[in-house]
Amino acid sequence: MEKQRFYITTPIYYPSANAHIGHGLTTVLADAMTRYKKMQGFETRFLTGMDEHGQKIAKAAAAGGKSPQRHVDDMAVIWQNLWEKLMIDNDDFIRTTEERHIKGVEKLFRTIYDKGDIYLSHYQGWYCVSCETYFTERQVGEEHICPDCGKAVDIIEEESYFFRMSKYQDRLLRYIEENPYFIQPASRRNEMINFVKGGLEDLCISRTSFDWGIPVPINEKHVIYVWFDALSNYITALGYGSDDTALYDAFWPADVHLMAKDIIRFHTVIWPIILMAADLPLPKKVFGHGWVLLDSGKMSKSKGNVVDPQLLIEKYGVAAVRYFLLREIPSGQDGYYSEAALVQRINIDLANDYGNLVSRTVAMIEKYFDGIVPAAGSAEPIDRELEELAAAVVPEAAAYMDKLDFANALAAVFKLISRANKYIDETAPWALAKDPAERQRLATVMVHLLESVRIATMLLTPAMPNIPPLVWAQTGHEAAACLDWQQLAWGGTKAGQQVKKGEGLFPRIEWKEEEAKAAAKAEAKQAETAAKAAAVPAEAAAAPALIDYETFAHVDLRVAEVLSCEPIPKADKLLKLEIAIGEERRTLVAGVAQHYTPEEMVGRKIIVVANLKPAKLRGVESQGMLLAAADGSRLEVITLPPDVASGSKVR
Ligand code: ME8
Repeated sequence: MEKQRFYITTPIYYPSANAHIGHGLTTVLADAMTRYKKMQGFETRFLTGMDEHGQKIAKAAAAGGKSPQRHVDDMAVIWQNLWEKLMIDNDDFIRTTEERHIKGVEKLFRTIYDKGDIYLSHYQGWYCVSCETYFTERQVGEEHICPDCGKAVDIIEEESYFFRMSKYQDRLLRYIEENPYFIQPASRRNEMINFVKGGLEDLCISRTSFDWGIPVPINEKHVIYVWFDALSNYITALGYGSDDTALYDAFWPADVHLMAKDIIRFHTVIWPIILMAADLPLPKKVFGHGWVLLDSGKMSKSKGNVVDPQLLIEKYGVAAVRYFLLREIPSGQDGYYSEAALVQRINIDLANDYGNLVSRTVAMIEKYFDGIVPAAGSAEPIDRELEELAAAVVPEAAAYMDKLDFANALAAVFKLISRANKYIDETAPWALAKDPAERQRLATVMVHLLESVRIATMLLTPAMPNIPPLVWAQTGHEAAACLDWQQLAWGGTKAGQQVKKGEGLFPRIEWKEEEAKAAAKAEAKQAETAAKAAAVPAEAAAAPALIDYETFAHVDLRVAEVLSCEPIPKADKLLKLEIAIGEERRTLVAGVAQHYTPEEMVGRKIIVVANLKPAKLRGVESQGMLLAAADGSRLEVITLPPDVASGSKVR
């Protein structure tokens, strides 16, 4: 039977010298997904690459005193090295300066031009070179600032080819509405529906004021707009526009275009319309994940806070870095990176839970059975419970991975790992070993443990592909018997197989421990302060000191509206709120998560202390504090009727 196919892409990255863990997240996620699909028996194809044309790159090359081609060639080596170190097993690496790509883009342009959907006109308006994006007067505002990156925009005025996007507005809207899984997660989908409903203008798709791009096939004075050029990579890499379209025929439409939310708009508006205009099928899914953020905000070169994945790999190993990115950043949402959090994941999840399970299991089989796996006897309820959990965790992890939610998929795997560790404590093999009559029971326990190790390790393969070979070398499992999803069925551990203790898989990071502890303590303290801040302090209620009116008047109390609200990862008491105080937007952290869901907070009119000094809680700056009444364990956020105007003073 022919295999089902799976085609996944990352964005093609700009050739900057600042590849960071944010880029790493997209590529590791795509790689893990590909490995998972392979285990499931799919014929997979995974594409990444570089976006090498456009004004921004021409400028960067000139600034470095290089030709643009030389500049992008040098950068391509850097990026490819990085992906190799991150164990990215892509099938192809497309570079938009390659002949195969240029041919494909020319064909796409011509096809749409011949159809009448590209016309020559004149463009006058705003352009952000950094984002390579056109903006309207309204979008750049009076300050002429890019609404996406905040940099100053240029005014440009030139002859241009335009793409008749407006013609496809209704068709696109219908497509998005009829295909609920086309744009994921759902929040991104709603944003895009609103965006398209707001109206689409024809898009300027050529430039004449520089030449670092693909010449318009019918007019060499123009180069093709870099986003039209870049988006086409997903099909030119499959041979679209060449004589050999075997890959295109096999793999298009793509199953997933993966990226961060910043470029969802290009992929769910411009790209589908290009495909519609060229009568080509649309990708099945466009998935926009969140940002990897730092306590100091978004990574940026100007802030000097870019985290280089290569340094982390050298320090902590590739498995830990990949695991961290996949486990720590919640699917589709923003997440935080800190070295303390990484070390914690290594020490707790990888060293303590998983690594220990492997080493304890192997050590016990060596000790009690001379390293030869015994035959299991009949299972007792506690054994069956472990078997059943393993059987449940496999489809649970798969269901999450299918949704590109590795954070929850890995959490599911660790349920099995934790259960297996607890099973050791409950079955107490060291006690069984003392009693010759319990020999068979001891054998059954060992086999259950080793089989749990096998299943957990297989499930961790997409995240940490270098780990299974190290484990099999210790557990004696045949690598070939631990590759496919079907082999996850209970029973792959065989009597007679030989175990052999090896080095610990994940040594604890001792020297960092103090630092990690200090960070955790500081965070816990911050959380506590936040929780207290949200409630009326009990001691204040008990013995309030008298203050005069003037002192009270220093407190600026205002009515605010909660615009959006979300949990803060790993802070079970805190919610992050975006609020409006009149025209002003602010972020607030409130210790109300144990009393309110984010949904219950949205839309409320609340009272905030507007002139409280900002404080950082779990890496989020809280610009104020909300008022709530604490009645024993009950907490009520003071909420005003909806018609009280936001920004009103509370006296
Ligand atoms: O936009 N967190 O390229 P680019 C998570 N060339 N992901 C991040 C991130 C962060 N902090 N920072 C970057 C371009 N990314 C275009 C794409 S595609 C036809 C053309 C990731 O080098 C994320 O995947 O600026 C984001 O979409 C991508 O890098 C942007 O990379």
